[in-house]
Amino acid sequence: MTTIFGNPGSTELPMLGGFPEDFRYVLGLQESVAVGMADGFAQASGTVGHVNLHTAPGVGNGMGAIFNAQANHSPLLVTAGQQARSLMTLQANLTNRDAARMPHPLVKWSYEPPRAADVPHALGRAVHLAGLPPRGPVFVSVPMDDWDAEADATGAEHVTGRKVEGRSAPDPKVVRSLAARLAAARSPALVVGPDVDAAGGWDAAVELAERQRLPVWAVPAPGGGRIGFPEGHPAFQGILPPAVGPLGETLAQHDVVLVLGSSVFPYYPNIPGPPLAEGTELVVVTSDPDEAARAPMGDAVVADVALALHALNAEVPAAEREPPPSRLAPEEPPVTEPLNPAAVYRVLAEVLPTDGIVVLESPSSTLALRNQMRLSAPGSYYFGAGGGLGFGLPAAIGVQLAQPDRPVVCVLGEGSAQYAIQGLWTAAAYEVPVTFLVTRNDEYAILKWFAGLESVEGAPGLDLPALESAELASAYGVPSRRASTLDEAHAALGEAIASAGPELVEVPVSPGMALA
Ligand SMILES: Cc1ncc(C[n+]2csc(CCOP(=O)(O)OP(=O)(O)O)c2C)c(N)n1
Repeated sequence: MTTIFGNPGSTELPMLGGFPEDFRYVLGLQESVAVGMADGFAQASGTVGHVNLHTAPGVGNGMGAIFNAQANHSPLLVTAGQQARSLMTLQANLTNRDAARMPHPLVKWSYEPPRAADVPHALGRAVHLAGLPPRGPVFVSVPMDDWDAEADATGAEHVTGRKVEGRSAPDPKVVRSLAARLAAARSPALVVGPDVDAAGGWDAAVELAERQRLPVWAVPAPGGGRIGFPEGHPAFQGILPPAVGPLGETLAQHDVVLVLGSSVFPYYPNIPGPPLAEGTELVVVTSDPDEAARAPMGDAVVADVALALHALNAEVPAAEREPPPSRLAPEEPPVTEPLNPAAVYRVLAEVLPTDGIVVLESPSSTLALRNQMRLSAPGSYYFGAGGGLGFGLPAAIGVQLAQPDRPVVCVLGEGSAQYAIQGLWTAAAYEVPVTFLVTRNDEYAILKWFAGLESVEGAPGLDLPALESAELASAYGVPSRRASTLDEAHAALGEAIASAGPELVEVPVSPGMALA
């Protein structure tokens, strides 16, 4: 952990003094940016990310992003400064009067050490907890005068030298019975969630699907923070709908459904119905005991998803059943003016190299992007599973810092871009070569769609006239351009992806939902 994201204040300066030369500090101009960058970095590097915030108001600004990190199972050490111990009781300015309680429901562990000498141990404990399954954010508040105190040298040496391994394999008995259940099934299916990619189980999931001839579904898009299976693979069937009834219906054709690395399920709109059809059985493998326990149906196995897949692959026979039907190639979207988002994503699919990474936060066209691009490489997709806007822009910067050799394109609705817009400054200042593609429809399109679903009429505040993202980018030091036709989009995106610095391309798109 040699990269620290943050936004400093007087309570953090003692920590940053004498900053080691082999560390890098990445400044975010607002805490939601700093946390979002650390989230993307942690997910794309597979290591624990570190973000340092400014006492109570800094933590407050970062809370929405910490919520997102929790939903993303992103291993994050969040530290914050605090008033000096001698001034905390009289509540001098900037005292966080209940620091450990503040981010409480959003983190796995929240702590303010009782003595300065305990800080190294608390930080060590926090880092290990963040990285253990279920991975997620942890919080440590450090009073500012602690940095001048003597650490317990022997103790500090021991706590910094520890390794804590958290991947656990499933019980072999359970694996054998699951393998037998799959092999005996008439029409089994696989549902892949974000933890397949995070656990490094991508190839093993492909092997299981091919060996057992399983059709593969992705978990509903709102909870699909990462893609767990190549979406251009012939076995891939599509993305499950996010509502209870329709999801249950989609899986009704299967007698055994094996869910990997997800909650059951990341539902969103309230469309009731049976969650599972009669005759369908479900088993989920997840490293998160809470996901296992709170599933409303089916059996659960708590284990590392990749290890479980390897164990299953060693047990299941090659199936004789018919291979699953192949999904049709994405339809060519009509060329409209302004462009349909699906047409823009088709262009992006053409220009993005196969190792390219997409970080997505363009709510009304999520499904269109997934369908047109059919991303098919591990670690190629990041999406804010928590649903809090402001994840995409900074996360893309963190992803790019963790994966400097892969091109990163951050696709943003012009509304979504505003929640952490200051991140553009960081991309420019640190020369992080993310391509920002802003799909501009001058509205909160998905909210208008939801208004229809919820039978809401006359809601105010759903239009976004005159929001000039390209000009905002220039103000933050990111070169920008507008592209209105397919050819212009092709050229602008190709050049932006190839360039050595960040660029923003704004494309006006048609209003409304883009479902395919
Ligand atoms: C922090 C936060 N505030 C508000 C929302 C509610 N919300 C969900 S989608 C959306 C509109 C996004 O607009 P835009 O990025 O332009 O995308 P479009 O819907 O037009 O595709 C809003 C405001 C949210 N998800 N997160």
